[in-house]
Amino acid sequence: MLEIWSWPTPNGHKVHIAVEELGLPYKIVPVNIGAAEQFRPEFLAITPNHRIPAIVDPDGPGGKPLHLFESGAILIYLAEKTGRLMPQEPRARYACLQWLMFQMGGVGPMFGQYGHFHNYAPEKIPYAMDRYANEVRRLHGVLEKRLAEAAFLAGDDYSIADIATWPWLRAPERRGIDFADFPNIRRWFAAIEARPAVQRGVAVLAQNQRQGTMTDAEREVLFGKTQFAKR
Ligand SMILES: N[C@@H](CCC(=O)N[C@@H](CS)C(=O)NCC(=O)O)C(=O)O
Repeated sequence: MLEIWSWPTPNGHKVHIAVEELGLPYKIVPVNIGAAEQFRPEFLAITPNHRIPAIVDPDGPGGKPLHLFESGAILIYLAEKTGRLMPQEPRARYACLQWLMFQMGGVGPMFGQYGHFHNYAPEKIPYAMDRYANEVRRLHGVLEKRLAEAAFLAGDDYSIADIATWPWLRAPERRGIDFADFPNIRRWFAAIEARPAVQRGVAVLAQNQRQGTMTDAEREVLFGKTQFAKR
């Protein structure tokens, strides 16, 4: 059975949603990233980047096991393995890959930096806070433009590009965003939120979601010496 090494964060949710959409049997291996479990040797054997999500598919290409990290690569793998959630027609397929890369290289990292400088940095650095607030708003503008011309990011059909992006657009108020300014994002977001597989996907490991502020111990693991130790 497919193993998903994961935790309830936006990058983890992408894979939880994809397997729920595809109806693939899977087993979750929880990796508590606030408790330094991402540095355990058994996880490092799957991903040298010690970040969730990662998967192990015992039935990989050629019938042999496959280890894979990076959520975008995992989504492409699952879509190609099943022949679903990625258009076959070449133009739509490249549109899907383009918006998936836009999420992986833009939305994820920039929203992550916003969160860091607005919520976690030990000092308030106005330049960094403004820079990422502006970038987050700009990226919403790009998505809004796309969703004004197409139902979904790849075009007519829901795809892994939407699955990659949607979890990062949850709780927009935490990024100073009001969907009233982005009506097409709002329409798209609600349509995806209503999908039963999406609701099941975000429920995976939900009992482990951090409530309240980050502890000093978690801060050390994620941003301190533990994070940057040579491995
Ligand atoms: N580009 C990676 C990013 C993965 C990532 O940043 N994962 C975070 C949780 S959302 C993590 O595991 N952090 C643990 C750490 O920083 O040590 C992907 O999309 O898979």
